[in-house]
Amino acid sequence: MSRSSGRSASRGSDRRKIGIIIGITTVLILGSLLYFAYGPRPSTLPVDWRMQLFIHDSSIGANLTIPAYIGVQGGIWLSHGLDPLGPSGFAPLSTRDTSGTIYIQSTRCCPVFRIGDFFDIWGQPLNSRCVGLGDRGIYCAGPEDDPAIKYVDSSNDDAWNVTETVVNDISLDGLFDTGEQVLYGTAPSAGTPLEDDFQIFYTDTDNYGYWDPGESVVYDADGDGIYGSGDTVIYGSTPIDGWPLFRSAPAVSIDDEERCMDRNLGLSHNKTWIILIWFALTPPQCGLF
Ligand SMILES: [Ca+2]
Ligand SMILES: [Ca+2]
Ligand SMILES: [Ca+2]
Ligand SMILES: [Ca+2]
Repeated sequence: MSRSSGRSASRGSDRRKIGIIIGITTVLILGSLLYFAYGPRPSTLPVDWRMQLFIHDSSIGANLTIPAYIGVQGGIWLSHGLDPLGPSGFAPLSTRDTSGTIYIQSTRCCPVFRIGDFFDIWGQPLNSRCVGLGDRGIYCAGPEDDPAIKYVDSSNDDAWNVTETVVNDISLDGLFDTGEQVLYGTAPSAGTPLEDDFQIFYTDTDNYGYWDPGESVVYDADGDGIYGSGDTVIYGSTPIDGWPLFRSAPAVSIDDEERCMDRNLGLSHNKTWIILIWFALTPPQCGLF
């Protein structure tokens, strides 16, 4: 190889090196610009926390889905009293997906936000008796008594007896109408007066708060609010022994510590809350109605 061809090869190699260095530098500069333009930035909000909220329905053994975009512009945003504290386009309490993650964000330090505030923004009731479930309606503690389920008091003793017909008075007019479903016994004639017996309950297996075809209707003879062998199944299948005929008051488990439901309980960073509904009659006993 001649000296001049050696110099030429060396110059070519230097140019490649310079080209590679310029390329890498360009990528680094562009990458940095893009990162600063679009990359994650530390929050400048004085309050910027996350927590998890689940609503556990023991009657189906599953968590209910809390909707995405609660407290987000264009989403579900019913109460606006706390808007001055939220970042632009958001309430101070919001969801961004269906994972149950609540974003707690405030432009001012450091208000206490309460579980009731989140339900207000969602537009759902929450108190020691009732929990709003979004499109699944409202869960409220109390007897599983559907006012439409009535009986014909043939014996005139103001109580249901095993010989007496039970119907679904869907028109709620206290009279049997042609077409109304007979749940037990023989169909009365149209216009027969109907009575309500507060010991007649039903198993609200779909948790919608009223009786549906397929749900058992039970006479709670011993009045203990629980199905047992002394009670009479009027319609449908026999519930399992111990099945509650009263909906228990809602409770809440905060990082595994169970408490009675109170809408004024304060929220805080990184906690897991589970609101318990339809749980069997186990502690905590938060009152039955
Ligand atoms: Ca009777
Ligand atoms: Ca009727
Ligand atoms: Ca039902
Ligand atoms: Ca009973």
